[in-house]
Amino acid sequence: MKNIEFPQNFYWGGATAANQCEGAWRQDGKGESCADHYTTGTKEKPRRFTPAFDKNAKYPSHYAIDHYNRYKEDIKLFAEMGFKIYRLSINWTRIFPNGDDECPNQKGLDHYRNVFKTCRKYNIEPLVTMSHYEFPYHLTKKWNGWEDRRTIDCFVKYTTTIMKEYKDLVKYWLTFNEINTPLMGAGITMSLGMMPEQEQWLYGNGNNMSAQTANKIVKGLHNQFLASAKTVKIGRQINPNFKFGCMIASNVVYPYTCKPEDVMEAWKQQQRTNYYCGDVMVRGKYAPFTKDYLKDLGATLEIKPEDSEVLKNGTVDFYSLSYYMSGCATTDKSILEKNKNVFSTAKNPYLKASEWGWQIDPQGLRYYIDETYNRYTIPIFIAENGLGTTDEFINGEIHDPYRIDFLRQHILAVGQAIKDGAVILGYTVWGCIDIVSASTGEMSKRYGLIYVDMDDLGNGTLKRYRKDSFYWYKKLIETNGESL
Ligand code: BGP
Repeated sequence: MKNIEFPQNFYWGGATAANQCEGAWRQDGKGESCADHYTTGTKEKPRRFTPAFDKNAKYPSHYAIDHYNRYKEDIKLFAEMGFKIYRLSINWTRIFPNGDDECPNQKGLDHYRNVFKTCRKYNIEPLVTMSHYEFPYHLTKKWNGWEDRRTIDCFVKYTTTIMKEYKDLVKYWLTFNEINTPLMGAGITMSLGMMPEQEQWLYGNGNNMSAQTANKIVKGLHNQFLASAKTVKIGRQINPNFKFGCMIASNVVYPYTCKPEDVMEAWKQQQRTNYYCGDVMVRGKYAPFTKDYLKDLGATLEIKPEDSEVLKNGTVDFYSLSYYMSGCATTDKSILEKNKNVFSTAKNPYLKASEWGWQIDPQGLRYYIDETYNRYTIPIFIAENGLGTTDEFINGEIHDPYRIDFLRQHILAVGQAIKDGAVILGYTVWGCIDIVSASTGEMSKRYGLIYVDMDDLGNGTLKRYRKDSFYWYKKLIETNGESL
């Protein structure tokens, strides 16, 4: 397409996360994860975290789309689309049900071996996220998750086990999904495994957290950085061909106006929410702005002398990212209140939003890739991008031109970034098959190219159907982007 060329070996594919698609939460010895304690919510009504299960509530991770038992059928459909890569996560609690068990669960190990073998059968490269929004609940209760340094050893034991086990089947690894979301006030339980302070503590405000919360977050993140770096170092000994990536949720923040205060605010937010994590994982050390950032947060961070060595010796090979939307920063509180957007940003008057209020901005993806690639000059991987929206299912058919349009525009932006000089390894459509939404727990927020017959309450045949976007993406892969 129009002067845009994708590299010959570009990895086209799709992405999922275990807790959002596998279901089978009690099967084959799986333990409880934090994700298993989140109820279904809606756009208006946040998901609830209940330490004890509420008989009257639905917990979508318990059943999801039953990918655990249907992975063969699903991967076959991915192969039909021509996927070169499938990004999936291993559920820690299938391997070590409590997180701190002596021995791994053989049935869990066997399961993922079969999944990877199925991928290989179709020449699909697995891209494995080691921790994607699920954390052993036992360790949440015992140590408040990543707040405790002892969690590092448990994680490293888990990652060492899976890297040894699958050393000939998996080459690409991501240590933590969207590691930076807690800095935006999200994922404190899902990502950091910490006990929520309130039942509905899923999304907060990154600009407005208490010093106490901020302290826990920076401590938890530091422990995750160490765990990631240790994993990378051990992984390189297990198989020198392994490639490791960080995974950062792109927080693209524009100034709401050209007032210098707004420009500065946007710059600050973008630096802090993205590069605080990115710099440690790519460069092996904290960014120069860290001191100032911690001061603003009211947080202190204890870095032991040996930590710096660990971080330096475990930097990643590539930078993977998720991208869905952009937002605007302003120092004018009244604008923020009137024009409230997702997280702590204001709405951009030039952009339209999805049904769930996420503002659609393909240029933001190009902007973020260019900015990040020129900062780090290591390969980029687009690990998540897609449109979550309702679909109409009529007589077994799903016509989704809006999704095709979204994907076309964003993939075009990726192509433009390649033209701008960025090295990009691949692109995986988020939720290539309809799965449960992470933020709301709904099924009706659908990202898939494959429709799954299931509603928000878990009712349905679970049958899979190809959407129009399925055929569109198949053609795109066949032509290596030419048909764009
Ligand atoms: C990212 C997560 C995914 C995913 C996606 C879409 O933050 O890594 O797990 O779910 O966002 O979000 P949602 O499902 O809330 O629409």
